[in-house]
Amino acid sequence: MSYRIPAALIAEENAGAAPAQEDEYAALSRKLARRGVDIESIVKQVASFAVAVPTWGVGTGGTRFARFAGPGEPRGVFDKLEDCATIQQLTRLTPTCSPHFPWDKVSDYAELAERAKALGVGFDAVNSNTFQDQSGQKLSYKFGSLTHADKAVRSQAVAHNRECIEIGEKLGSKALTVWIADGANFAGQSNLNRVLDWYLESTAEIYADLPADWRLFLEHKLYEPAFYSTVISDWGTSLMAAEALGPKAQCLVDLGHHAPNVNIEQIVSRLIRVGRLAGFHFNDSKYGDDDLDAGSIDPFRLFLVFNELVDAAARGAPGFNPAYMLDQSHNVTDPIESLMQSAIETARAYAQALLVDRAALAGAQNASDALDGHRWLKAGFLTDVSPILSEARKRGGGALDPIAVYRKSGYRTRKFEERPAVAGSTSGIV
Ligand code: LRH
Ligand code: MN
Repeated sequence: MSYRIPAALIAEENAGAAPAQEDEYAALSRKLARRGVDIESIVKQVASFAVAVPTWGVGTGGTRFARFAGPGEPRGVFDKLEDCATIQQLTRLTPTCSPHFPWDKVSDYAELAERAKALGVGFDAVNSNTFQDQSGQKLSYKFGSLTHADKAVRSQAVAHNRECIEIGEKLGSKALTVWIADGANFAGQSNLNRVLDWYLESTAEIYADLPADWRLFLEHKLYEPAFYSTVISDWGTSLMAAEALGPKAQCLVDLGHHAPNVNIEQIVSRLIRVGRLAGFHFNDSKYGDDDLDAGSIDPFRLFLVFNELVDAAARGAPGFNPAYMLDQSHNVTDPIESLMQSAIETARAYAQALLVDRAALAGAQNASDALDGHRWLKAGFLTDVSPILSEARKRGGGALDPIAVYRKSGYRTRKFEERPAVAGSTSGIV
């Protein structure tokens, strides 16, 4: 039997941390009551908050320069599911994971679905991969996939995406995320207009295959691995494609896929306005698509994104049903610890956004009182909501201090013993 963290250890650790939690919770409860906010209503909303874990994120990540594998690396999707379940067990924020194919390919998807169910995790959007060549693959994606000049390559890429939908149906997913690396490194290498024609032609074939209750998530990215032009480089192009394809196509916002200092929360607001916000790949970055831990570089930006999401929910924005997922690369930390911390930081931004007094904010905005508007918004961000996050975790059966319990459990060491090291890639993101 592979090691699972015993519930008794969580209960024991929670008991030790309970007095401090009760004290801090009571203090915050009084503070919020003075603002006319019932802390219980916030805990309830946080308790139903969920963000999916990327299966490719539980293994150590890397860059083109190197990947330094850690101990107890997952050997395949079954190990990855175990680690995803451990993140859910301790944080109660991650009931689903987002798989990637063919990285998570198995021969028996019913067995995989069964194992996931037994571990208490489900499947969110599936991700296709036409940005790498697989061994035995007939045609290369070196010069593109859904937008390759050769129709045969485009058809091969369409077929792969259709296969991902079939797999997703077996796993209970309801969406396909399509990110393509297609682009050019030289001006003149491709016709900037024709490649979008091919993209729309190819994705229309994929769209036609979507089950009635599925969505197609189009993921834009400014650059990398293409460094002159990227076919789906920004939200505008992604929205053009979604509107051309049909109502089930929406735009997925990976926070790291924009030029530095782009106002992402405004992009989010625009996509919500037209009912085309698919959801997110949360992470953080300072320069490029750094895939750092969510909230680790610019937590205020993450808060501003959630402020738009809470505002949209509050006004009942039509078609508002965003999927929340993490998409990170853990090059120097234990991926499980980083993913737990990142899930908590996204829940933190959500809770802080829930604490914004929207009536007072609107009042200041309508009065063109710039500073007051900023202060009413910032008041949410400046509230330490840790006791609310901990309370929601505890009530959900999780750990008051997930990382402390994880370290105390020796889970990583146990997995090191259980999982003989596999020869992984020595560079690259996975
Ligand atoms: C592309 C991306 C995409 C995934 C990949 C692992 O940068 O964000 O979402 O397919 O990372
Ligand atoms: Mn992504």
